[in-house]
This record gives sequence, C-alpha cells and structure tokens, in this order.
Amino acid sequence: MKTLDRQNLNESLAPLMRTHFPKEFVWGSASSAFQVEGAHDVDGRVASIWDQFAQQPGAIVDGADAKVACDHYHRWPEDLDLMRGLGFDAYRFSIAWPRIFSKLGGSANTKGLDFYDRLLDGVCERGLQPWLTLYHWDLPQYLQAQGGWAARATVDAYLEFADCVSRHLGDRAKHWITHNEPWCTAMHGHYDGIHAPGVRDLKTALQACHHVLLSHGAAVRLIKNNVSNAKVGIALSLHPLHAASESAADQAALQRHDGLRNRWYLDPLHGRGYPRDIWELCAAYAPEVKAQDMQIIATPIDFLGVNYYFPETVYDAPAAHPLRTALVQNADVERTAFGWEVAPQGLADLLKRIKTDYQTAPIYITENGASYEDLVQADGSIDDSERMRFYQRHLRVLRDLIREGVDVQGYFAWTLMDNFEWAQGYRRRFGLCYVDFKTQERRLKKSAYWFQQFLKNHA
Ligand code: IFM
Repeated sequence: MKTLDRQNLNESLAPLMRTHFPKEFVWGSASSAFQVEGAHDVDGRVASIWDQFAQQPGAIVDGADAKVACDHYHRWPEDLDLMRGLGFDAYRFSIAWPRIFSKLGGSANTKGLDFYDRLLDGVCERGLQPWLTLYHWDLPQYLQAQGGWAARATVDAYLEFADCVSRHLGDRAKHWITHNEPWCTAMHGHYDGIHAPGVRDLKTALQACHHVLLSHGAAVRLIKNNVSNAKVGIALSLHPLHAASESAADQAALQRHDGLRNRWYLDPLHGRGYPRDIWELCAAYAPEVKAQDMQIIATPIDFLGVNYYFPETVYDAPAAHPLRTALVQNADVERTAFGWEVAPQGLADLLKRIKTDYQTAPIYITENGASYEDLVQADGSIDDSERMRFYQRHLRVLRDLIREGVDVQGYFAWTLMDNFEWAQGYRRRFGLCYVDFKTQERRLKKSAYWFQQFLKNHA
C-alpha cells in the first residue's frame, strides 16, 4: 500500500484513538451482494428484482446495471486483503438469494453455496469475523412474479432460504442479520417506487413490511436453532427527527413521520405491536396481521443493527393519505454529495432515544458513511478529506456516547469500495477505496489511509 501522508493524517487524527473505544469493540466494513458481486448469470444465479428494475428506462439515474458491479464474485480475495490491510476486524456481507434458489420449490444451487463457502473461508482465514446479512433487497424475480413481499408465501420462501444458508454456513458464521433496512424494502420498494420492484401503493407497502418483519422474527428462531452460539439481529435505517416549527400541525406531522419511519419497526420488535396512533391513521391501508404474528416479530434479538446516515426535519403538508408529512430541506446545513445532511450529533440523539425508549439489546452501527464527489489528483491519489472528516466526527460522537454508557459494541463503515448505489447507479461513491469501473482497479482514498492509521493504533 502507498505511503501515508503522515503529517496530514496525524493532524486530523490527534484527538481520536482506537484505544478510546472498548477493547472488544468490533470494527468492520459492510457491503451487499447485489451492489458488489456482479457475475449476474454465473454458476446458476437467476434474476433478482433489481436486475429487472434496472432494465426499466429511467429507473437508474445513469442507466447502469449491476451485471459486473465490482466483480467481487471473482475478486473477493483481493478485496478481503484490502480489508485486512486496512486493519478491519469484521466483514459484513449479504448472501444473494438468487444464487441459492433458482426457482420455487427447487433444491439449493450447490455452485451458489460453494461461492459463499469460499468467501466465508477466505474471511475466516484472514482473521476477519463474518457478519452475514440474509436479505439485502435482492429478492429473486420469480418470487416477485408470485406477489413478492406483499404475498405471505414469500415469508415461507425466505425461511427456506434462511434455513439452507444457516445450516450450510453456521459452522463458521455466528453473526446473522435477518434483513437490511426493512423501511427501504417496504417504502422505497412499494410506496414511492424508487427501488425495486417499483410499486407505488401504501397498502401494498405496509403489507410487504409486515411480511418482512414476520420473516425476521421467524428467522431469528430458526437461525438460533440451526447455529450454535448464533447472535442474531436486524439492521434498521433509523433517523433522528425534528419538527420544522413549534406549531401544533408540524408537531403532529413529526409524530406521524416518526411513527412510520422509526416506531413502525422499533415498537413491534420490542413487543409493543404496531404504534396505535399510526395504525388508527392508516386504517384503510393497514396490513393483514394473523394471530401470533406480533409475538413472532417480537422474538428477542441479540443485537440491534443501526444504520445511521442523516436526520430529517418534518413539516405538515397536504397529501393524498392521512400519514401526510413532508421534509424540509434546511438551508445552510452541511450536506454530502447525495444531499444528505451531515449531522454527527444526530447519531447521539438517535442512540440515546433508542436507549431511553426501548432499553434495547446491544447496538452495533451496521452502516455509516457518506458519498462525495471524489477528487482524483494528477498523481492518481484521491483526496476525499470530506469523507475522512465525516468518519472522524461520527466516531468522536460514538466514543463519547459509549463513555456515557450507551451500549454500542461495534461499527461498520459503509463501505469498503465504491459500488452500485441502487437507483443512483455508479454516480454516488461511498467507498473508502476508489473503484475504476472500467479496469476494476481499487485504489485507497485518503479516508482509507486515515482508517488504516486509526485502526492500527490499538493496545
Ligand atoms: O448503499 C446503501 C446500502 O445498500 C443500504 N444503506 C444505505 C447505503 C447508502 O445509500
């Protein structure tokens, strides 16, 4: 790896040390299968809803697809070496369901399982701790044709997938995440339609959401049954929220937004059922819930994964359905290239609120990171000082929170390398490593060098 620009890195590093965090704290990087693997038709993989969605004109801003992406399917040894070289302890990755089951009721695809065997062995051989996500948005298209997450039968199909994968990999993988960001699966996928499968209907979204949560609870039980000493959790995208004003209308909008954005997930996972205020408001859109569903969803988890990116400011706005709210684009706040507000303090607000309101299981930050327009210098180096500072500022907040007694046990950077950023295609880069998508060359950005120096400074 290239020599570090020590003076510069040390300057920004001075107040923050790995030794400020608990010794057992887990430092990892996270990815998802569809965003990095490529090899879309290799070894029996079938199409996912994202392969299908990417073909729709206008669905992906740059018209890209993920047929090759970062070619992680073939280049994983190099990528794991990069992770190890940076000093990470853990790798969070997801299993592509379309590689494992190619049709309904069929048997598991051995070649797909073999790939994850190789990857998992490679992770373990390098001393990295594997964290497996079962569902990171790549539903097989054949299941969408049967109704997708809006159909209850998809819960059974997911459990078959979870059963197969946990039996196969559970001897080596002990950390399991059932779903990544169910809010996105439900709302981006089925309400605003900017994600696959591109449905736009609130009732369908809430039904899909219920099935995702139900499949989560059932999978917790199943994985714990299949895997000795398994730690099982879920990764939620959660947001600290503010009202645009003190007005009663904006305050009520804040409650509604919080209800659908945060409480709709946190409440049922903590045995409180769906939030009553929101349930009453959305009576016409409410999901069908069967006896026992809520008990299954509330199956205790071993950890809560929190994906934190940005806070939101809410005001009351007329719209077609009773949950109407709108978001304010605050002027004069710092933003990433994606337009997301940069608010390290929001992480503290969010985690304190979770601790107070839910007395939850230990927390892991399962994603945090930022997209910037990375500047490639004449000498080929990449000066992403903004991303470096983003990480430093969030980690400082996290360090202080842990000192205040909030039980956070690990942190996963999103993400090791630039990849397919869903509807934004390759336009939005989140990586610590720059990927030249023409040559597949990976190059460390300044933020990666900073992380490397930060991680190596431990007792
Ligand atoms: O790239 C995504 C990831 O798949 C889920 N969480 C947010 C990231 C950045 O948008």
